[in-house]
Amino acid sequence: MERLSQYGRDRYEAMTGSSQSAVRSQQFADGHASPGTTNNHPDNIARVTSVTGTNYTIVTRDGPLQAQLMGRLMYAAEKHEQPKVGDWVRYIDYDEMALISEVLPRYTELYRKTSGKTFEKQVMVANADRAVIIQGLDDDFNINRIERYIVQVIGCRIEPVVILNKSDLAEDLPRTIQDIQKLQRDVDVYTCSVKTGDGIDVIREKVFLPGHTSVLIGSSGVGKSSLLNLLTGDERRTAVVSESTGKGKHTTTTRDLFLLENGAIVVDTPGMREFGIGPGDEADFEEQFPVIAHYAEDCRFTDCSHTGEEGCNVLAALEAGELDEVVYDNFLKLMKEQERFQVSKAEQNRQGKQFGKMVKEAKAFRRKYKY
Ligand SMILES: Nc1nc2c(ncn2[C@@H]2O[C@H](COP(=O)(O)OP(=O)(O)OP(=O)(O)O)[C@@H](O)[C@H]2O)c(=O)[nH]1
Ligand SMILES: [Mg+2]
Ligand SMILES: [Zn+2]
Repeated sequence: MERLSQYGRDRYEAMTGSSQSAVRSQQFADGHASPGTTNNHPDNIARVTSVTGTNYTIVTRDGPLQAQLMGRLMYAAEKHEQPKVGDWVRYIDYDEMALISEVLPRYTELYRKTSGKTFEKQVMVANADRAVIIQGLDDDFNINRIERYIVQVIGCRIEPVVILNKSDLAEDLPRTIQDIQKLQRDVDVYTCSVKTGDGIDVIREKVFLPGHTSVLIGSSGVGKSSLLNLLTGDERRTAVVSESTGKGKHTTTTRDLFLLENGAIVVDTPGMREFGIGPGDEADFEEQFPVIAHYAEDCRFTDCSHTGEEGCNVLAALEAGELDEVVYDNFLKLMKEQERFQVSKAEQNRQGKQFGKMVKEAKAFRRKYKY
């Protein structure tokens, strides 16, 4: 039990309201287990720490185990319903291995829209409390990208925190900070250099809280793994830039969950440039665009798009110089992206229905011929 608590079990229960006794009684009620069955004991709950193809590593109360999915999870579930790093799962002992029988309800999902015409929710990490958006203060720095990440993370109901790494390479740090302040977002921003160790102590204390799960996100090469290495004191994941190609040799390719000494849980992820803006179906407009929402309250029309309508208070604020142009421009860009997304989601719903019909027919057919 001790070990699982370290992996955030207490927090999970607090967030989902599923105490152990609740899990147990529900399980009996569902008829999944009867008292005395050790095989599907209610205590057989674990956290997924890594996923490689169809192989899972889970941490159980007796330590880590290799696991695979039970058939019904493998074949019946949608991809995003299958276990992801950070998921709490129920498992069954099977030789030296484990079979995952159920994914427990998630309290957050960090997801993105997959590329392509149709929308597919791609869950990257489950049950994260925080998303630590990392950007380099070198050429990588891009204020618009930071805001895209922030909006998407808020849309997932996860708290964003920004870390600007490589302060040793920063050309004009005060100016960068000023630019970020222009976004007028209530998000903590920290600067550091993994290379010199500058700012790391504050980050260690303020960003990675015991029992909380943080996921590191940001483009490739910003120093996500380097930061994690420094925090864990483990050198194995350090990227070494090859002199001939200039590319990192240890570019992260999987998402993995690590435990820090203070009991904070951190998920490292492969770098991604694209983090398509999602539908914002979890968070409302006000949460995603607080500054715009503030001015929009006084627009004449309630469905004002703030792009040219009569009596638009957002545009009035822009003209009066109250609303920063950066904030407004980013808002327009992000809205456009969400719109594109909505269209593809509608398209997918249509296809989903067709697919559902097909499944129904197939099932009826199977019933009829009993196979
Ligand atoms: N100058 C400088 N270089 C850094 C700093 N932090 C990391 N680096 C270097 O940046 C390169 C990339 O670091 P990684 O930690 O592999 O970056 P990553 O974000 O994990 O990259 P992916 O795994 O590809 O997503 C390495 O060569 C690091 O040594 C820093 O604060 N200053
Ligand atoms: Mg990495
Ligand atoms: Zn308006």
